[in-house]
Amino acid sequence: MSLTRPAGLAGALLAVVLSLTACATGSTNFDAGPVGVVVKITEQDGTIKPSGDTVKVEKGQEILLLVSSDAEDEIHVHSDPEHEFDVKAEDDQEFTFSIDDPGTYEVESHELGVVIVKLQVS
Ligand SMILES: [Cu+2]
Repeated sequence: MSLTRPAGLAGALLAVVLSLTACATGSTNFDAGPVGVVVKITEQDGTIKPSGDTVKVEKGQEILLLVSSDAEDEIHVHSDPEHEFDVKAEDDQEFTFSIDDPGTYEVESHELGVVIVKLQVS
């Protein structure tokens, strides 16, 4: 994938997310940092997307949650140690972390009590 014309950051990141869907095990470059995985999350009117999808990640790989929300929330990553992120009612909030141990870990919306994605780390 190449971007041959100027595009906004959100557009570029969306394109990355779409390419990850097509090739879930691949690594992809994105503007914000080194090779990593971008998970785009949208919370609106009490509904959050994605909803339970599995995302494949390599051990130690940088994971970026790109969150747009119309409400305050907390996102929990149920890894060990846990990661907790305070979400504001804002667009394009960025939270980064990585997980070193193989396994499957839920990323949860604490306010809504639902699983956003499951990170499959190997
Ligand atoms: Cu939690």
